[in-house]
Amino acid sequence: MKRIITIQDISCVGKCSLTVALPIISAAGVEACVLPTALLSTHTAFSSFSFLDLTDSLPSIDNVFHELDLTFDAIYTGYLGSFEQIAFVEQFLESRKSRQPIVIIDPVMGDHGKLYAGFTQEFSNRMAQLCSHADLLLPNMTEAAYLLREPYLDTYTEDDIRGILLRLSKLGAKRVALTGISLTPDKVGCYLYDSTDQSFYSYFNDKLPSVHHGTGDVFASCVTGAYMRGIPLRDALALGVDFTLESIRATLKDPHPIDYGVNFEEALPMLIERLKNGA
Ligand code: PXL
Repeated sequence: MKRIITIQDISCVGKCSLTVALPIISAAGVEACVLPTALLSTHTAFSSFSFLDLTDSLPSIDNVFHELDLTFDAIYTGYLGSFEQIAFVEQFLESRKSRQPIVIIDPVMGDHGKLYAGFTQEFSNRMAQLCSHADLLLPNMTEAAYLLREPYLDTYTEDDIRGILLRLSKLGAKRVALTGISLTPDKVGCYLYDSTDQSFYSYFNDKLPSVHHGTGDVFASCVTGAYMRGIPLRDALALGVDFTLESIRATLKDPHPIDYGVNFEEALPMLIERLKNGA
């Protein structure tokens, strides 16, 4: 069984980061180890949240991993809350370079043209440096704009998307998939640029007229799980789009829907079924 480690916060309530990554990656049949960077009561879009920074604990955990020669087939990073955490992740990657783990970076920083609470352009500039290590980079349009220090595009053409992807790949990431891309009013999906063979790929499915928090984490976790399960990257991305849509559909069907995340739990059987059939 493949073993991955995911480095991001744990928000006790919020259906994001580790509480999403663990069940989805496990459902994909991949061992999900964790390195929690911070402990929050709730994610930062709630009107109130507590934040315990765990940065100081990370090196001693990492030392034990080295001591026990615990290795990871992939390293998947999500929300990182400080410059120090980015520096730690860089060192974590650097010390494992010879083992060539697959590095998947979701540069979680914002959505809908705005940065999440606590982030700045300066932080995005630092995140852009981390992105140079990615085998697969998974930004949304907001994160892409901040990584590139460009204006956020609310509307765009396919040429705009290809241009953004090419500029993002110049940060050093081997493959970049932009998420939440909509080129027609009724479809949404992702758009990939693979610099190893200079190819593009896109996949879209239905766009529902609602906005939900946490869908980026659901998508990235599904892609990570499927890809590490051995599904070709393009099929893993398409599955990520379909799984996210199924999660939103389940949320909309819920008579008592939550407003801080999606009902990805109800889409897990579909994920397992698709993986059984090779996606
Ligand atoms: O869903 C991304 C995310 C992850 N972790 C924390 C967040 C957010 C988005 O707001 O606040 C703590």
